[in-house]
Amino acid sequence: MAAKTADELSKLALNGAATKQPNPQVSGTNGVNGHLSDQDDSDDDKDDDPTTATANGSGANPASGAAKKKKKKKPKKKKASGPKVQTDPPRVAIKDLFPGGVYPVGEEVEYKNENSFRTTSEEKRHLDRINNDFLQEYRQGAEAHRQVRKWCHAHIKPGMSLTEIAEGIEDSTRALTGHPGLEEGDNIKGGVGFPTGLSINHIAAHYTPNAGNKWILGEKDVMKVDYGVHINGRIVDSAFTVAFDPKYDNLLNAVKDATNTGIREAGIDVRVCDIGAAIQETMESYEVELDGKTYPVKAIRNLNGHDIIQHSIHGGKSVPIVKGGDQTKMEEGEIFAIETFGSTGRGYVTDDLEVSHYALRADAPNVALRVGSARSLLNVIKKNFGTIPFCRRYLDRLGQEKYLLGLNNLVSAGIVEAYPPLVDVKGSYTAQFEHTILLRPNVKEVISRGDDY
Ligand SMILES: [Co+2]
Repeated sequence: MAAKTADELSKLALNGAATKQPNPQVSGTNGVNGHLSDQDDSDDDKDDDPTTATANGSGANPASGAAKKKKKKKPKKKKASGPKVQTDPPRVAIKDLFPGGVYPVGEEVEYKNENSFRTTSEEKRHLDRINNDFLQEYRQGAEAHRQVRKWCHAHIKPGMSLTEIAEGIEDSTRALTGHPGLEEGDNIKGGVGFPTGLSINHIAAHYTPNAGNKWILGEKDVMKVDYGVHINGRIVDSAFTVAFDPKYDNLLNAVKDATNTGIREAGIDVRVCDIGAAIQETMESYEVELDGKTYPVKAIRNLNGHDIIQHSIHGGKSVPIVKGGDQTKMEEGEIFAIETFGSTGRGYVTDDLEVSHYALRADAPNVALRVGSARSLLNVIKKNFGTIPFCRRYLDRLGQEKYLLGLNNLVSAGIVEAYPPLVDVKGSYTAQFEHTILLRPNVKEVISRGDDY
């Protein structure tokens, strides 16, 4: 899920369409650093180090890595039940594939330069070790994201409806996290991290079908697939782009390369403006030829990566994808969604089309609501999603009806934020790649990395 630049947000606030970004102080107290105090740190044994399973390879194999080691300690139980391999479509919970509760590690990248001391620092390794519960929750969600992706790569084809694709992704996510999300509170414990973005061609972000949508994916379309998975509010935000016509290859390669540049440059004490400059330079070194005309690939200048805090997809920091950004630094323990967007159009997005994405604001004001349906809907949102983003289909699925007036009322009262689709000019093509990274004390972990992207 993308973040818009601050100036765009404040401009919108003047129009009453949206308000400022959520204040990280409000919900930030239970972020990563909240985990640094009270966890069990007795586990010093290297053999029990959960960093033995990897995301790229042994990930889909439940019998591999540390999971296997843990298993050895227990007496062998002969259980006929309990499937051990993933199905198609994926319906086996990740926790049943890794019964030891140890999940595949993402891509670990050592810090460089002034931060290279972190790799071997005992203090930093200790800080990392006591954060193990947080890490396992993140890795469980990331493994679910990868396995749902596998379904996407095998099944998303022209001729499918966007509704079919979105429901395929969401049903899989719910099954793999073990949270069907129909009982009150279940969506907050785990499941879908934000609405499945299926944004086609000039639509860059935040499009998902509402009820009755009949849009069919076409052979010449370029579709951004942006979905989230969460376990205990630890949101994995990762996206890729699908195109069936090879003429778009350079556009996709530009964006993939730009995102990897951002991931490479990100680190503790790195200024976000420097990351933005590096991303833009990579992105704009590409061009793409479409039907005889050559287009420069532009970084979409008012879309950003962002930090993530527990239960909130946008923590308050932005990671620009062009030069000239602010000098805010990334800090130890923070989590970032590094996402870049390339376009053959203007390289600038505006709001358009029907809204589908919403989220309860972490800093929602406590105001009296005169519309009764707004009051009851707010209660449903608080109990089922908290501050985790949702879309209209998720309300439909909970049996909510005729809620639009109430929902619009919550948006205009500044309690719920609407995230309208973001579009470049008609006729242009946009692409996106995104990963979530953890700035662990001793190593950077690209938690959502897979062998696909
Ligand atoms: Co995002």
